[in-house]
Amino acid sequence: MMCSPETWGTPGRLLGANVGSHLAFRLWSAAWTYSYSNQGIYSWEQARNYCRTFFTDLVAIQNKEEIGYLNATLPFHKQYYWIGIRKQNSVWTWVGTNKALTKEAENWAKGEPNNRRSNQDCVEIYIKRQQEAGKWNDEPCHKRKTALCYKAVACPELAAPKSGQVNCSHPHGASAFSSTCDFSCQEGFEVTGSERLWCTAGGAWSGAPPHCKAITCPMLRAPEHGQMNCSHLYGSFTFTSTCAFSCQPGFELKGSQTGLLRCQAMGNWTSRSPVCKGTVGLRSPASCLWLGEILLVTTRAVVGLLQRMLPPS
Ligand SMILES: [Ca+2]
Repeated sequence: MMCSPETWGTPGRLLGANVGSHLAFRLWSAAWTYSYSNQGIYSWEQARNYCRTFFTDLVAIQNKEEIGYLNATLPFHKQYYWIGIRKQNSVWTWVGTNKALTKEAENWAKGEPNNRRSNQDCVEIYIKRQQEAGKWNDEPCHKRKTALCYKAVACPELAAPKSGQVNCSHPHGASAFSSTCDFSCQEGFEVTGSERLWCTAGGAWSGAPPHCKAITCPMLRAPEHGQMNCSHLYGSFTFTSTCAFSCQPGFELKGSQTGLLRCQAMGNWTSRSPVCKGTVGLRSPASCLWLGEILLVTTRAVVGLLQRMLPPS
């Protein structure tokens, strides 16, 4: 992990009257930027106010690696550091998320929380203590300690895809760590890629933003003895594509009233593909003449045959 303590802005102007003039240092880890009040010690409420004013909140999310990192990196202060856990209605609660502390996440020092004198409702972390380093202890909230803050690492803001929307939720501030964004597309389009992205530790989204792709309809072909003319707005045979069908002379379109098919939002065409059928029958004058001729030839042949078969009279 990288550690680069540096001064945070111009503290005198930034921190204002109620918290005085202090230097804050920030420490980098993979997930969070940690900060602490280097020259000030506060009650738990004041410490939280300090963190929320200049950073995100009192340190709230911890695992063994983070605790080890903090214990290795932060300097020893004999009053130790306030963290973001407080007893609420007799339940130890992470104040940032308002969630109860789970058994697995507990990190109490031996014999703690002991609630000595029945007024120990706030939690400190023992940084660089000789025993129980990195462990927690319940303490009276009015005691003055160093504020241990974190700042959520922000991800770049995401734009809505073309022909679609993006809907984000930000539990720790705009596009900050653990923000999630859900993507959806307009009617006739589908999401290609991840429908949900979240802001990971270190300020990168969990994947590339998706695109909205027009829904595809089955490919069409020109009918036998006919033509097809298509226009495509979003790509070959996709939502809103239209295809006009026509037939060669002597054939007519069957199976579609207008001969015009449109690709719909659900990926189907407005009707089945039409076919071109030959116009055989007695309706056209040409075919009438043709049939008449056949009839005449046949009659002549039959008459000729009969004449030859009958004995001459
Ligand atoms: Ca205690």
